[in-house]
Amino acid sequence: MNLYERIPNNVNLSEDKRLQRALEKWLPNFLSWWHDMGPEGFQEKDVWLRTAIDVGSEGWAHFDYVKMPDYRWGIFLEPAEPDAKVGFGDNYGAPAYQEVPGEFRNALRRIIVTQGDTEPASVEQQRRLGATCPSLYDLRNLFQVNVEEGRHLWAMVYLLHAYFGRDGRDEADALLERRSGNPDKPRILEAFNQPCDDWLNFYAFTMFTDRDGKYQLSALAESGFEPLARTCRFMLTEEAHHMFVGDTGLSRVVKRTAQLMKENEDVREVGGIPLEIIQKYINFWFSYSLDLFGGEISSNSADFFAAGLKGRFKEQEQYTDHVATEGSFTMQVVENGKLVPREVPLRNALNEVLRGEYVKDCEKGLARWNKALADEGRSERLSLPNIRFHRHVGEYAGHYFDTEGKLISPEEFEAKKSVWLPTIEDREYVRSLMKPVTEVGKIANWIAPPTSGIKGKPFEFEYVRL
Ligand code: BYC
Repeated sequence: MNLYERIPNNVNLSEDKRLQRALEKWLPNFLSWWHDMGPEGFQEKDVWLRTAIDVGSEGWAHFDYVKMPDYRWGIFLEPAEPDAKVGFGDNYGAPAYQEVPGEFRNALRRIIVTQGDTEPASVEQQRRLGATCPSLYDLRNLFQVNVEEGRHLWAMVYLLHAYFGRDGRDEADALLERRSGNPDKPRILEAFNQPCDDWLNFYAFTMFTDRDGKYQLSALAESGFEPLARTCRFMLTEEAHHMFVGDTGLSRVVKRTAQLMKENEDVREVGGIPLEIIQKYINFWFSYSLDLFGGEISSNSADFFAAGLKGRFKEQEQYTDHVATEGSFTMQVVENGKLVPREVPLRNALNEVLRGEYVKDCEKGLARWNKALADEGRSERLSLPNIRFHRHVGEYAGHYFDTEGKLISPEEFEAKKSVWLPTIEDREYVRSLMKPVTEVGKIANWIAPPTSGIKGKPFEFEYVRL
């Protein structure tokens, strides 16, 4: 561990002067991007943050007050495995790639750039949320997520600089040039161009969109390109907290709504967020996050797998056939205005296989929120919409489905849209509740406090010194 270098790292950066210089040149551009596009208004405040200082599962992080621009963004890879092998695909069993194989160079760069692009995008999406935080605890969690997304950008930029020469450096620069939601230079994937401008959006985003991150990173943690696999394994350690923030955040909103419903069935009257609005936010972010897995039938996914670049979720643990040339996968597709089953060679269906794992994981979140409702004595339940609902990528894009997955006409969809997806009025109502609460130990009326604080600290702790 070289923690005290300008760029903390465990990749012996000081021994590769060219790479070190290139990254040190990128550093001020990153800081300038952080200054312009990072959390607005709190840059000079002390925030009680964890900083990665090691890659071991024990004691990998240090907690202390830090001003965000002084955060030690570093490059950390999990230790190399001796004799690592390509774990799947056409080169199954061959020595893992320590350098980029020429024939896979474009595919690999594209995967790394796409992954890298999401990280600064999410910081941009969330940059104004600090001004309306429901508590200091939540404010700190927002900033923790933001600085770590910044570190995840560093992780991908390191790979681009270290392994892709000049085009890698150009791609690293471009990662700081695209902007979430900017029509002229948008972020690559659509979910990262959607506004995330209130805290209900933030929790739904960290629940559903960060969870896509978990599955994509897990698939890349299996990669035969070892530097990528080792990088992603460590990123997953940090990612867990981001999903925790979303999952528990939504759970706390649901709980508070249920409590307020005891006072008044119309929770708007008592400043709560109605369950219907929560359901619409779930529908919105779940469907956009499903798009992030790519098309149901994808030759890209087959190529990535064949090349040994991107595996399945828990490829080594869950599967015995790592070549996957034999099997097939049956999915529903639209043909002549009807949903019909189609059998697809397994390798071409791997986006859908990964998406299926993701959906199972999301369902667990729903079960937790529904338990929160049951615990408060309510009979209402929240649910995930069908995977075909409101899709913009893949087989179901361009068709219309209800939340149960039934094929409907564009007119039927239009007529029900305001029941299924947040309307401008819903968003305005949610925004009207977003008044900052920054007194130690206090919390906004529309959300319940967490059951415990961070790293043994109580909820009543000065997580951000204002
Ligand atoms: N939006 O074969 P297809 C995270 C494009 S999140 C716009 O169907 P493929 C995080 C695609 O590029 C995880 N375009 O899909 C979370 C292709 O374009 P071309 C991010 C899309 O390539 C929260 C065409 O459609 N990591 O970490 O198999 C906060 C057909 O593509 C979209 C990764 O994504 C979309 N949603 O799979 C912070 C991992 N989807 O070639 C961070 C790396 C597809 O026709 N990326 N397209 O021009 C990948 O593995 C793949 O690129 C994808 C797409 C899974 C995204």
